[in-house]
Amino acid sequence: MQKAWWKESVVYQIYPRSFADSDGDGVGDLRGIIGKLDYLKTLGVDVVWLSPVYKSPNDDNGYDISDYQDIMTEFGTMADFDELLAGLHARGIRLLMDLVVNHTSDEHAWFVESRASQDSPYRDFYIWRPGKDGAEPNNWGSFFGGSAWQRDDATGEYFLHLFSTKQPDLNWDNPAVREAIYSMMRWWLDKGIDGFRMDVINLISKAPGLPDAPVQSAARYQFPGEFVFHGPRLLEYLGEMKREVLSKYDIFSVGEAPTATTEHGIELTHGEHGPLNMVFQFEHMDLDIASGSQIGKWDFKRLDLLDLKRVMSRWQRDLADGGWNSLYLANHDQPRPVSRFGDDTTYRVESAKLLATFLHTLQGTPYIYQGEELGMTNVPFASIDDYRDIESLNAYRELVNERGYDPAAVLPMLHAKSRDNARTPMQWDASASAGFTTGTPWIAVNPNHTTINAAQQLSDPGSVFAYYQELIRLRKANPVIVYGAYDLLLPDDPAIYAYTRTLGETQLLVILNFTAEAPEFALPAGLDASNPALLISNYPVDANELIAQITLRPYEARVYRLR
Ligand code: ISL
Repeated sequence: MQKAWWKESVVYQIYPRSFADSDGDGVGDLRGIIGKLDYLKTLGVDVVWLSPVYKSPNDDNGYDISDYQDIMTEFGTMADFDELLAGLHARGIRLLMDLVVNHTSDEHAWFVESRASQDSPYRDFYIWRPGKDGAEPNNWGSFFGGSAWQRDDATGEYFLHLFSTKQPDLNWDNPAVREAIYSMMRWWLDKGIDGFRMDVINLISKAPGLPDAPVQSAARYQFPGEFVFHGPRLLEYLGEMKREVLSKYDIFSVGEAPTATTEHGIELTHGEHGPLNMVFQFEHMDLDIASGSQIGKWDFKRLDLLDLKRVMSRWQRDLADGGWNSLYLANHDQPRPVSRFGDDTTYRVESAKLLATFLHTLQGTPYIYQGEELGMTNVPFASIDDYRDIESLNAYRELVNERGYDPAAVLPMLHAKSRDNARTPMQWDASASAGFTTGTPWIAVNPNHTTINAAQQLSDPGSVFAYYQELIRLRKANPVIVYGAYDLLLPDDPAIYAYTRTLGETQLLVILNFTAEAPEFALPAGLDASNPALLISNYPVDANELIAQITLRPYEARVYRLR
């Protein structure tokens, strides 16, 4: 297998608004991050992915960009950015920037020009259509609720916005749009950044003719998935981007790709002909949606481990030959994994470590989302007034006001699935605002910061933080963790997820109990466990214990080297 530094790296995602506030305005900022660089070095990560820091009116917390070559006022200045980049590089940490180019803000100069008149030179930078019979051009729904079209008074035409009304979609079929984006990318790369995380990059080519979506629910607007994801010219555009920009630098790229199958994953990441280095797939993130849900992700159920094994094993297998996986359980859009897939009460520490072991021992590049390394949990907000996220606020309004749901039924949905679970301030210490700010935080801190915080964990060798440090260290010391082949064991066991990783003569055995019960692990035939060496575990383990048969403890995780 082809070696690469980005395959051997561990990435840490920073959501700047919620990471560290240096000036007391309650919003995290670049100087706040600069103050925490030694923390990142202590953790041991190789790359930082910075969620958007560009100029933005913050309708979607920076994913609505009004100037790609300027810094958001609340976050600081370009001089602060340059200092951050230099401070990371001085510590041997690379910087991955968020590239949000499916859409801009409606306050971007291109859109301001575009909406002014039908013959503006920027008109075709966006997707404009006349209405149909006095209504929207088609039945597409936005991912954030309502129609994906907004009528604009200046010309009476509609523009497409797959996300909020303040996030108009760019028209990638226009070569001038693509050239403007490539030139902006070169500008950042020439500054010395080390790559891009590309926001919903598989949405950039829409189906010609923009046909109506099939009617799948009673809702007024329908999910346009098949006409917007993986469109006919996606590979052409990304191939061009690779040729024009990416291939000219020693960098890496990860594309966010909701709805991607492993076939898409291979064509996008294959080492020889794929335009990107890896993608974020979502299949494992969709496993806790109740089947037949009419309200998407809000209708949740507990994850079935057999589904997780099936999905992850397929990605491991299908991308092993020339593709590459990114590995994640958390990001700024997802609830906290320890609450979602583990147990955030009785076994919080154990289950956070179990999930970490899983994340770091598959084939691929692991991504840690800020606070995950502390085992931060979902937030128990008691009222809709505590939420800030546009997706959650829109969903609440739609479900309660338009579809007649009882608010008492909707709040538990938000508690389980709201993106704000990931966006409460980073828990640095036990003080009033968790050490995040001296002012009033833009979103409330999780009350459990008094016990779950970095200050406590940095001095505790048994902490979740210390365990992440050890996993990162193990990856550096054992190439089998990066490059070894993955083989699933016990495919039908509903409680234990076990697999081997094999590279040449070296073989690891990973044993993970995903439950609060005490299932029996029996070593499958064909494995030689005569001389096992324990690499890491989340409970004390007797070094002389035979591993032919083990009664596992709740959420127990062990990694052995068999040979
Ligand atoms: O968050 C989601 C589900 O709750 C996803 O559907 C999410 O909207 C999708 O993954 C796209 O996410 C990205 O683009 C959005 C932005 O709001 C997200 O924060 C970003 O990660 C629009 O730019």
